[in-house]
Amino acid sequence: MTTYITTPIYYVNAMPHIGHAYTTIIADTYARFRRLCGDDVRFQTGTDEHGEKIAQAAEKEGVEPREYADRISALFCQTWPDLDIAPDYFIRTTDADHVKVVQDILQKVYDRGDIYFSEYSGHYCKGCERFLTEKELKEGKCPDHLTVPEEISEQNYFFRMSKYQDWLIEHVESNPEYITPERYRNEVLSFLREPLEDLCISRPCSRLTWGIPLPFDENFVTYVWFDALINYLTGIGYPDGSCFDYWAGAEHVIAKDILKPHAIYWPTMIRAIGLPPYRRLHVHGYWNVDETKMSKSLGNVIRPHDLVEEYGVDTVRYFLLREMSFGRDSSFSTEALEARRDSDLANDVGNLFSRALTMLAKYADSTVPALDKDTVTEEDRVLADALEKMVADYSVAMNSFEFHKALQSIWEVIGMLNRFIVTNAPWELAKDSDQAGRLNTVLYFLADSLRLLALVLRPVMPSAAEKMAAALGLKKELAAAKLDDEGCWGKMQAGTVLHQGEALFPRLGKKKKEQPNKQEKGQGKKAEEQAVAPEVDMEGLITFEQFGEVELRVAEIVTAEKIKKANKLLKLTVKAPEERTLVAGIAKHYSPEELVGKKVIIVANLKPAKLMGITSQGMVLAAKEIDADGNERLVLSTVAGDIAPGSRVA
Ligand code: ME8
Repeated sequence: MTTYITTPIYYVNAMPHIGHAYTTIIADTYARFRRLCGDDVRFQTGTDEHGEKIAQAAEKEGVEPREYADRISALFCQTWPDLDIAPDYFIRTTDADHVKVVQDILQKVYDRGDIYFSEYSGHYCKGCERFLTEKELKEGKCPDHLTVPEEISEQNYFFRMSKYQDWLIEHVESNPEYITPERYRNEVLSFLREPLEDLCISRPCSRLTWGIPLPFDENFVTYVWFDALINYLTGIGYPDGSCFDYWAGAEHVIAKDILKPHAIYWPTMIRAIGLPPYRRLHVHGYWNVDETKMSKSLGNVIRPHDLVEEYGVDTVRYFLLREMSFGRDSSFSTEALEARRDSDLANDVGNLFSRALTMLAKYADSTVPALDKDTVTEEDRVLADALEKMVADYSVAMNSFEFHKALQSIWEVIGMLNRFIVTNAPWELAKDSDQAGRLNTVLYFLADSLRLLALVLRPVMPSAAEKMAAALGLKKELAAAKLDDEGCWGKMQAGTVLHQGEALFPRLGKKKKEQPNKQEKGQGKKAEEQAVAPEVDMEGLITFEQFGEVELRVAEIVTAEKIKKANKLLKLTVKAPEERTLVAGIAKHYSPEELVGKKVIIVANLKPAKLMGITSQGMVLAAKEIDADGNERLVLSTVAGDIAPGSRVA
């Protein structure tokens, strides 16, 4: 099958934010998913550069619109690779081929009699770049931009949209999947119950020159939507380019703000051009920030680049796809993002991979063992069925843009796998040579499950999935795998050599946010989950992520003094880099005088504790030696070179 997936082309009067990132991640994920299903896929995004808003933004900066558009368009183009977004084509409405296609189409529709010249008065919203009907206004204002539209009365060209109203109603009604989710389809059908007005498609050059000139009247340029929507055709070489066959598989992703242009203007334009309708329109809701509308004036705009730098690309993609129910609004907060990173990624899937690979290394020499058929249990069969059901549910959900549901079904299985490790306890099996066959079966089940997880997570988190594939020794195989062939149980080859690899979800970050301590974290979880994903591995091993939770820092001792009635303790004041008080049990090994000026290593994120009435805000690290007579000697851990107090030790 062929799939052509597009995002809106973004206006160049704003820099990329998480709203743009979300739509484009959705389109990228869907493109990767359809490729995983074996489709021939083309994915397009780009920028919308003509119109009054852009001309004004350029003027404000004192540059020509073209120069301004070049700069912001490049910013969009450069943002996508940071997010592992890989479009096949990036279109700009100022591209010469686009200008030609728009003019050819205008001429064609004009020649057919579907464009006419007339006088019009109406309420023009510059933010929407369209006329709003009386009914759309709320207390005289545009409901999206909260501004009073301009009353414009002028002569313009009009597209005979009303002519296609009956056809459109019939098409939307008889194709329930044409516009989804259903709430937006209903919104469109309700709008279509009123008579459709014709669409104003021009601006006189006396008002606006930053646009595409009408081929049949040089005194006018096209109005923004007629220009913008046609990008979906130009990008695949309309009318007869070698890529134009992709049109048969066209699917557009947008947010609810531009439903009307995509669900009403665009289908009628396509009909007038004489092309078959696009396949599907997917409409999502809006991201707010901490329950508030995102806006430049409120200063709460979230930039994708900052998020990636702080949390890594996989966490950002996962969070956006998992957190929003497609079609509904959602609120962004760093707390929610960090909670998902810690629980879903580091704890659930990160831990599963590192524990399973550690056990495969320890008990099978990092080589996938052959499954011992005689030792397969009913529980194993239930797990295999659950894995295959997960692939099926995932496919249905991904195909209908219910990304959060697809991820839920994967995480249910991750939970099962963590329980599978606990109940089968490979470290116990390894102690009994009679259980060698069963141990191999358990390890094989784990290896094959990890393979399936790496496969289904590929569209969502391409970088993490690639690390998973490399750890499983299947980098090439998984890159070429198709869901139909590989999305079933038992495809892992015995003898495959595994590599422990790097941590899947390392903690990144410019500034370290306060982490909840282990107990607090556990409190929010169900008891069942705690048993499934213990913080510390059964064999006493911890993951890199867990190690990262301990904040070690260099501290310079500023003062040191004895504490009355406590002959083992000293009270220290240290700089790390802020000043804090520590109580250390080193009085028998160091005199206060010799400590001042020393640079030691402390645990900086330990909960404060009271000792002899003094609150200690951390712990000094020291090595302890006990000789044959039981005498204890402590040596403080220091740093070998000169380094600033407060430096992180890792
Ligand atoms: O409308 N939450 O461009 P635009 C989710 N050029 N998505 C959001 C969002 C938010 N808070 N804010 C923006 C235009 N978006 C026209 C489109 S297409 C032929 C022409 C996303 O820069 C979402 O995809 O205003 C929305 O539809 C789009 O950005 C609007 O981008």
